[in-house]
Amino acid sequence: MTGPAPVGRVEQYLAEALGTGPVHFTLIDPDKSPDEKAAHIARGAVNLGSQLILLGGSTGISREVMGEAAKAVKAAVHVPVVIFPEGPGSLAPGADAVLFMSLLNSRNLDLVIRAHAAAAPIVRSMALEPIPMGYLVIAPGMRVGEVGQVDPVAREDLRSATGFALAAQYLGMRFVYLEAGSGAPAPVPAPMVRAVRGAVGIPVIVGGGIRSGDDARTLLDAGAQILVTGTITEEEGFGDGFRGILEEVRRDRGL
Ligand code: 1GP
Repeated sequence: MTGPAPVGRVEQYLAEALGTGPVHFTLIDPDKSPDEKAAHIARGAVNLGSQLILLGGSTGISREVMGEAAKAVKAAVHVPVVIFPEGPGSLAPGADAVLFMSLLNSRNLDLVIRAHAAAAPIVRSMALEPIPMGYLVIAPGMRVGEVGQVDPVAREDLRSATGFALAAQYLGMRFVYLEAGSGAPAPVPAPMVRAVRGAVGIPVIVGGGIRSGDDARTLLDAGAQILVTGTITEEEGFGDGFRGILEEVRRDRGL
């Protein structure tokens, strides 16, 4: 095959969804919420308007656990199920796609590109759709900042965030993810989201520490196109926080 990677079905689905407004992803950690529990979270989230299920965590999820979760979630919901991997070991068949992501500000070359060389043939053999993405960890970074051996971008360093995001775009990555870290005390700052959105043409994903409708509103107003939440559903289920976030996303979709 020559030329750039073809746009796959999940990416096509996202392009269509993003054409009509912002999008919400629900992140489920299959180690904390295995198979049927994952399916239960996915069902509830999709019923409230979440448009894609991410499966991942930063603690070494086995292929088996990931595969079981992917199967259970696929059977429960009609939206794409996408692996958010921490390495080749957590890839499993049964999902629709994988965020094929470079951890842009890691000091460990494995996480920037070398693990990808090991993962790529596995992705191909499992027929997972690779979604090329730049992953940028913003302070505090939490656990992914530690295990990812990251030099986190300081929260006020808009120039650095913008530079990384634009570099991701120029390298051909089709999404950029600004990550404050799962469970972060506050999401990525709005001025940073605004600066990155203003600089790049690829969709801007924002996650980490989003816990309320107010958080979501601030980020959406700053230009975030995709919001990712994980902790809130794992800790609080489908309470006011999660509902509030989805309400704000739906509002901007005119729903
Ligand atoms: C983590 O950005 C995601 O990768 C979600 O973060 O768990 O804080 O919602 P939370």
